[in-house]
Amino acid sequence: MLIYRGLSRISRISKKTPFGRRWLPSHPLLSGASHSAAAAAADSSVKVLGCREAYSWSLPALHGIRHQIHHQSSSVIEDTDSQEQLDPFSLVADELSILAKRLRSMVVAEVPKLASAAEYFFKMGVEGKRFRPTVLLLMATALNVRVPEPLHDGVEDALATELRTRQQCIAEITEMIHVASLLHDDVLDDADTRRGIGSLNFVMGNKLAVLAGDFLLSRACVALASLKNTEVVTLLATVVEHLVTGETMQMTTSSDQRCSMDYYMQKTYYKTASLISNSCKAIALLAGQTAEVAILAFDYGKNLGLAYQLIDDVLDFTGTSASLGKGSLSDIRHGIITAPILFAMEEFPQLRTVVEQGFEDSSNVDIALEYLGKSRGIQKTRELAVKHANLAAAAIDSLPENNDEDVTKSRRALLDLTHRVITRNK
Ligand code: GRG
Repeated sequence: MLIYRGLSRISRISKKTPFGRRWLPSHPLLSGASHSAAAAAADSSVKVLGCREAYSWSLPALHGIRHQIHHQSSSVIEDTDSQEQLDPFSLVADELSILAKRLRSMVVAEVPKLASAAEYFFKMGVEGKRFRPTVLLLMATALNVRVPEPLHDGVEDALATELRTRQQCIAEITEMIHVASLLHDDVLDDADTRRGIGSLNFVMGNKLAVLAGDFLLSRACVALASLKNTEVVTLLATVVEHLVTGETMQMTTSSDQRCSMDYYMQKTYYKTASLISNSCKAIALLAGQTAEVAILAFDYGKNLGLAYQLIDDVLDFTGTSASLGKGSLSDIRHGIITAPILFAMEEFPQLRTVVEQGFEDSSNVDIALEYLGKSRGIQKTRELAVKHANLAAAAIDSLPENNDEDVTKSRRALLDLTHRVITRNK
């Protein structure tokens, strides 16, 4: 018996798994202290503070047939003849739009100025790529669990709905933490645009932008507390610590740290990958998954996040084209040294002198670009991104075998995202 809806036919997915063929983890709502939760879940009057309503989460129709992941130098190729091609975003589109509405209702504030500041990036059209909630909703389905018989169908449905609601809550919390960090980041960077519109600090001033970020964080905390799962609370609280640590690492570097690839990767994990990796792990824990599966979910998020940021750092130099100087050059102009320059410096150690002088003088930006152009810095950064994308794909491939159609589709969509992350140009 499956704990979620929509099982219709079995489809093929071939996986190497260290966990054997059959996979029946215990469900958190079925064991120990959660006995009463199972009963409560069957009661439709159950409400969860912060993340109250269950969504309708039927999957939209899928289209296309071929899906291939080919990650340049080292490659993960899915033999997917006769498999449907998936757009990961359309697979969860319905759920994403309900999530967007929920987010709008969760960030309503008492004071009008704070209300308009807090809702600023949750308004329709400025919601960003919604990359994180997409990953988390797909991960939720990819890790769906089978529950042992015997359970009455009604109880099974209620448990499934309750679990999905809690996982959706993680997606909401993650997005609120993400937007809070963007608001604070824009204040620190004195940014004037974000998501194609004026940044909140630019439009309403630094003070309101900082307060709006704090407000979003506090709403995220309330929602997190409503889940009553201390391990999950610890994971997401640690993420906030990591965001702050990463940001501080970036703005307080010694010369050696600025030129260190290890330091850069650690900072990148804190600033970008920690949120998605820990949230993926939270999705697994809420599903009652084993520690091994939770680690695979974490590894997927971590490596996807690292690949995402490495490509972001390439795009800062190249923009949508492959030519240098076509990006916004925002990092280097702010004196932030990223992977392309670090790799270029390995080939041209004299670039270090330029880096040490800083980039307030724009001619130093030109000199650095010249070295970068002569080097394999962009290519090596892409290769590193590919390596992490492949590690993310390997984590999905190592999940315990599951032949359910929806699980299979979601896993393929997660694999597809590893491809999209390294081929994206925006
Ligand atoms: C208040 C939680 C909190 C943190 C304060 C400022 C700060 C400490 C951390 C900054 C973290 C930060 C902004 C990291 C960059 C992460 C990143 C890759 C942002 C861009 O994400 P996209 O491309 O953006 O997914 P959209 O707009 O699509 O959502």
